[in-house]
Amino acid sequence: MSFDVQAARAQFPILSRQVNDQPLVYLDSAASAQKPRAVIEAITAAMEGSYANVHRGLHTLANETTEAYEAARESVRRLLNAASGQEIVFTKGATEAINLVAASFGRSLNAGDEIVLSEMEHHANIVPWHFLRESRGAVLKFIPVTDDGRLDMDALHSLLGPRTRMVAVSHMSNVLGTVNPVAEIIAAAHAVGALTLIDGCQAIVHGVVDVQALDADFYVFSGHKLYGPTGIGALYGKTDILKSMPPYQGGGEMIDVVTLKTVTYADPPHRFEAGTPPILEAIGLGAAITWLDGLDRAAVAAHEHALYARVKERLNGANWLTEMGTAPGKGAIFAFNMVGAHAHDVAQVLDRYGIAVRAGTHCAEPLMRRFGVTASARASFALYNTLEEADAFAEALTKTRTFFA
Ligand code: 7TS
Repeated sequence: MSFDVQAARAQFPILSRQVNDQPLVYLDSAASAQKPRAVIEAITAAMEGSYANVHRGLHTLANETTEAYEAARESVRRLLNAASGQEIVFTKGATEAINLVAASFGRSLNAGDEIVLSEMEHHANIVPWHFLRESRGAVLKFIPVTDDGRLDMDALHSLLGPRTRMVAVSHMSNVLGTVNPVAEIIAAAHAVGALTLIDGCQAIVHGVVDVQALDADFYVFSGHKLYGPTGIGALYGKTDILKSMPPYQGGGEMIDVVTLKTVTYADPPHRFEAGTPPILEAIGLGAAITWLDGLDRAAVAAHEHALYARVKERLNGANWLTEMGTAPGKGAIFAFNMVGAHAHDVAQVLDRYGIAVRAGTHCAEPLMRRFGVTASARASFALYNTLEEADAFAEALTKTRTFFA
């Protein structure tokens, strides 16, 4: 198979719109990706054709909706190559998945237990662990980042020890684009008896993930970056570990028996899915995964790399730009600062040319501090971007420079 970007692009209705009288060039997919017709239509079809609450009824619509919801869980299982659907918990997104693990697993922590994170984490993979520092006296340690945006693996080994209980790192940085050696990190964590959580928000979009091959204990991602809807994501957890964890939230569907004096809990994954879940969103995510299954993911990854390489080639020698993150093998994310201009101003000028990029801290303040900046602008590429768009971005950036030079 190969990848036909125009055919894929045609599946995304929003991409034909104009912004400021220019064709939209959407380079903010790391924040949230646009949605293909398959996703839009799956959600509409559910609402028009078969919709009810899940797991509760004995009537036809309830059963059909339950089947569709559980089929989406099976799609996520397949996407991650998890051993069983029991290992897939639907959450609101990666943020909720990490909060779930921190809150539930975190109850077993004692003062002085150590959690190893990295300097390149999104706040979603920092703040829930700070809660455990505050509430349980956990000690947070951070793997340093090198100047080119890699994790300092020697430092990791010196941070691990008998008190390490959890190592939680991103698979791919949302700012630097670095793809971290997570298999090696997981093996090192296991060697000291620690569990691992991998934040796959960006990696799941750009490559194939196999949680069994990685031997990850937890793996999380958000549906909306994977061409699915907002409000849905997943937590993968190994069966035995999920079974050993107390519930995160209480309510309907997560119980076994409730009396006025006692309560017992359902097995995973339902133990962790209190209340009516995001049913339509799960169905939409299932549709996104099925749609992606129809593409040659290796060819898609090669296309995305070519977009990044094209931007680099076009901006070659531009001494008025500094890129954050130049690690070998990095993904298609280009975070940068323009000399003499604030990233917010750069993003606003690019918008005049119809080009959507993000600017700010990218919810990674410790990383900004590490690189001595308060913000950066970021162009992030998705499968629907074209080489012409990469050229348009580089050209608009060159014009933007004249505003500030
Ligand atoms: N982890 C990583 C690596 C991310 O990139 C993000 C979102 C999250 C966690 C949180 O995901 P959520 O869906 O639960 O919010 N990243 C970004 C971004 O780069 N710009 O906006 C959101």
